[in-house]
Amino acid sequence: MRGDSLVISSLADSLVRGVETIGDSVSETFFEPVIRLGVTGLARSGKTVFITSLVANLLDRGRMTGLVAQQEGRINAAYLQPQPDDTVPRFDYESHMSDLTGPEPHWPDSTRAVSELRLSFKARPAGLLAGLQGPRTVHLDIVDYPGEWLLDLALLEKSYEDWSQETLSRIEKRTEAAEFLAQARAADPASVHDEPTAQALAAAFSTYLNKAREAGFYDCTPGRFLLPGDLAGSPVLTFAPLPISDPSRRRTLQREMERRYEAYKSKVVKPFFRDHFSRIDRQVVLVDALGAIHKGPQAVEDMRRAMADILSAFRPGRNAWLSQLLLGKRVERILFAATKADHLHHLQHPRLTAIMEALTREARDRASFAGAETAALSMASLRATTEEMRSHNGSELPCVRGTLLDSGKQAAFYPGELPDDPAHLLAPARNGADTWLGEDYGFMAFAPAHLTLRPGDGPPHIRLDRAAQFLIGDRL
Ligand SMILES: Nc1nc2c(ncn2[C@@H]2O[C@H](COP(=O)(O)OP(=O)(O)OP(=O)(O)O)[C@@H](O)[C@H]2O)c(=O)[nH]1
Ligand SMILES: [Mg+2]
Repeated sequence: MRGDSLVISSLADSLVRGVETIGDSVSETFFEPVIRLGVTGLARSGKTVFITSLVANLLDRGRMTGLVAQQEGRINAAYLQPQPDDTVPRFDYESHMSDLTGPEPHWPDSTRAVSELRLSFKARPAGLLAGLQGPRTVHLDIVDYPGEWLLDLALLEKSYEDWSQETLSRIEKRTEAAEFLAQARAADPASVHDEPTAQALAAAFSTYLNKAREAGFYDCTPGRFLLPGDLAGSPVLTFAPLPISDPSRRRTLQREMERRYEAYKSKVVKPFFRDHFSRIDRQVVLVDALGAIHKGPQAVEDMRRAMADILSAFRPGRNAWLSQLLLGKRVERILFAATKADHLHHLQHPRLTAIMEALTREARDRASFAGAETAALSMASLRATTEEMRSHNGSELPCVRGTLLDSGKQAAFYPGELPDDPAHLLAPARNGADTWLGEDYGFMAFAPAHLTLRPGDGPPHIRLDRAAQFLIGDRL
């Protein structure tokens, strides 16, 4: 008898366990909401610092009063968890955090690929349900990907010939492109394909793209040439635009370049949209508007165009392949955030926000049209400065003070006064001005400040809580 009951209990045990396992995956899929937050922006726009500080401030929420669920005391816990996608690199939160807040704080290295992190909350629902339900789990999957990859969407609709022509004519006058253009003109597209020639052309083209990006041009596609990751050296990245006059014949350089361009589209661009982009619910687009303003009118105009192109991905109606892929699913909210606002005294923040709004207006109008809610704000993910007023020639200048990145010295800095009306910047930019009239906009690179964080506090920021409220607040 005893033996029997033992058998029964262990059977029951395994039954229970079986049910639990099923229960887990069922509740995971059906009852625990998942928010997929995409974080993107052009190179150096502040993606890595944003995610690191966002996660740190969601784990320790002392500085997140603008997040309503936090204000109302409904978040019981937040913790990092293994992410659901086994083949995507994990966002290296811990090392970025120790870069930023360690004993010798420094900015993290550039990142070159898509990465992901899952943060889970135990939160009590708001309103009427609060009394009836206990805390529930909400997962936040944060996906970091380069904005340049969105620009590649435009390639899907272009043949190799069209793309070659367009690219060559656009870069014709750029000094950064001189060397590549000389090589491309000297190449004979109709000659028999040989690998060293193809490689030399591709290398010259990617050198051009890197120089162009350094110089502040934003139209640097194909995006993976700048961020090759583990595709470096593979045939999908060994092509370049060529001056084409005749239709391609078999086994020619032109035919092989064309084939690789098509492979880039089908094996690199499409999988990114299919596996990552199509699953995003909420999106933040980070913009280094101050950096562009400092570089001058051309950089601002270039950035405006790149933003419009980037955002056309969020208006899928324009691209037949993408609309098919998404089948009506769309990003619900898009936030346009001007980063690094700690370079400006807060008196100037409304002006930066106004510039941000104007810079993305066209694109935002279209996105709203597609049903997404949009907002613009200026913020700093990690505040590296303090504010002070300094008198100068009888007037008081609103300055910021911080540690200069190159010298390590403390300095107060006045960046210049942004115009009240964003058109004063955007109109000359659109009209092809070479320099700003009147005002110069300085830009200082500050090092992250030494921090001593109180328990319960994340790193200091500006409006990161407001950004979080817009992006995920309604789901907590
Ligand atoms: N003062 C200040 N500087 C910032 C802030 N966020 C980013 N930066 C600066 O901008 C640089 C780029 O930030 P990242 O977060 O690495 O930018 P990214 O978009 O991840 O860059 P890539 O990985 O190269 O595409 C940093 O090295 C800092 O110099 C901020 O909140 N305040
Ligand atoms: Mg990065």
